[in-house]
Amino acid sequence: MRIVVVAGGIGGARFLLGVRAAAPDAAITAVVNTGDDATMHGLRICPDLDSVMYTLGDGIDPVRGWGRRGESWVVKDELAAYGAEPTWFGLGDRDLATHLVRTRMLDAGYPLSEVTAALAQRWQPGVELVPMSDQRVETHVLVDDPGTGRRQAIHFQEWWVRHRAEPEPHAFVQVGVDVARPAPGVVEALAAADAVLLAPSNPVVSIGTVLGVPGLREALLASPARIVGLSPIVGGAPVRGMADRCLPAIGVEVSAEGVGRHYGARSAGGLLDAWLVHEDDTADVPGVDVRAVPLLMTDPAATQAMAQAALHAARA
Ligand code: FO1
Repeated sequence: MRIVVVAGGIGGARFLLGVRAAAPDAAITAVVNTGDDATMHGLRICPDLDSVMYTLGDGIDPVRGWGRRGESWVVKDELAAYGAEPTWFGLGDRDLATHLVRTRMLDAGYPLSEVTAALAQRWQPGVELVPMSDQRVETHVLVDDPGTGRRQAIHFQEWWVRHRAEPEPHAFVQVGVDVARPAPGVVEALAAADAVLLAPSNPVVSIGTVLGVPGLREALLASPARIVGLSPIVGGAPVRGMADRCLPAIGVEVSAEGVGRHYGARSAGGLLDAWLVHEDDTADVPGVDVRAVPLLMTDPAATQAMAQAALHAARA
């Protein structure tokens, strides 16, 4: 069985653990958002790829959901001692090794997809880890400058980490997306898929960014597989992260129904054949097979059950 999962970072990584457990013999391709990527202290950082790689490779810090378990922060403190900005972005000592290896390979001319495959050799995630694109796409957020009130674009990481998503986001802009293309293997994986799952990741800055890569949405819709999405909104709020801060910026209600309608029915030009919402939620999404199942990834068994429900909906 061949499964393609479109995913963002922390939630997507946890969901992939469940898919891997639910389908141990399947060939799973994770198409991961790279819009959160940033260059800091001269190093290229790929938060969502790293969260997936560390989570599936059992190197993740389980509480943070990003960075390495058993981390130390000596270099971070030394950088701060020099006043080297950004001091607001936490780069752990172990995590730095990943960024150093990635940056060196990128500088040597290797595309991000090959760099990702090389890093994954160490971590053995058990899925094929593919960036959405080898071209750089960076999400920037349009906010009002607190001083001047003028509208300005800041990098997603600055909005999310430095400012804790507090400034009202007026829009999200994927810088570079117009000249980006799906990474090698993405279109092929979608064409060969038996199931395509949209992980319960941020519909705007994660799933939305991936589907905004020219040609990717078309490849997804051309897939012979059923497309099954899982709601990241449970009971009117995101389980984690800042989807509730992002959805209003694109005029989408913060609800399982709102996101389901935003993705839309495949039969009506949208994405979904099926939409999984949490057992206590309801969602009327015309033309879509809506199923209410437990969607809280409270432990591996719950996550596996959720993935099994998604695969079951993909086989319907
Ligand atoms: N998130 C934070 O809230 N604070 C940080 O200092 C931070 C550092 C960081 C370093 C490497 C990395 O891969 C991720 C990091 N994140 C941090 C998480 C990151 O901002 C988010 O995981 C994604 O960008 C959104 O899913």
